[in-house]
Amino acid sequence: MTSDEQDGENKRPDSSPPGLVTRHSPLVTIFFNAPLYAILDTAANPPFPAETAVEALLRAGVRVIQYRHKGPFRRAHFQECVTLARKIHEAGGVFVVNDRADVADLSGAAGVHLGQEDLPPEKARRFLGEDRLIGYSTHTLDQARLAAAAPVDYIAIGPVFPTQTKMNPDPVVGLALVSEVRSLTNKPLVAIGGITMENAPSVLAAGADAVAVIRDLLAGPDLEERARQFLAALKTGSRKP
Ligand code: TZP
Ligand code: MG
Repeated sequence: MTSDEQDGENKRPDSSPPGLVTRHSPLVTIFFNAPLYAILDTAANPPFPAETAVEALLRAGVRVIQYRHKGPFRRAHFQECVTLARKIHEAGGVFVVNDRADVADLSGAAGVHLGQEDLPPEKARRFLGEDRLIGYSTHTLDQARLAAAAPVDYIAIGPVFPTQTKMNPDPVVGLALVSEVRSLTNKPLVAIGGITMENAPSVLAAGADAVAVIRDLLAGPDLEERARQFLAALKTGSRKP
């Protein structure tokens, strides 16, 4: 835990919903204990409602869950975020909304995940204030350097491997870039893109704090069991010191 995080325990304002993990919380510790960042992508067509998926993920021990919806953001999506935020935070988890700082704020999410074409992190920080988490996607060393200096709480890097899930993905960065980015920042590093139960341990060994996964979590018939197996596989792998 950094001194900033330790200080932060005292900085949490009284207005924070009980149990909400804020940016001053030890995200590194959360990832150390549960290094799987689950993304619920509405386009990945999970054969169950998002709420059911969240319950399964939480039972399995997943702590950080993102809602990703690339289509028009209707009221029903917003309501879904409100429900998921409550459920995840009551269980001590971290709920992150992809792309939309406004939805993250109004739904009571712990934070937002921004891409290179979303709101600039500085503007999102101004909008969300100091207590929400901001995650930021990067795809090159230069972007990661800028992210390291930006007001963001974790850096995502990818796609590490080829992915079927993202439309027009950036070029594959490989494990080498994960290691390079690790060496330039102490911020939590989340690797994404084509990560499977088989290759996930190598991603932590390259220096990531966590792996973000969409499709391979849906590979089996039982999401809870799949998430448990993922976490178990990640525990057995070695990590970069
Ligand atoms: N950003 C980079 S790759 C990717 C995103 C959102 C998709 C990851 O999905 P999958 O199915 O885990 O490869
Ligand atoms: Mg985005």
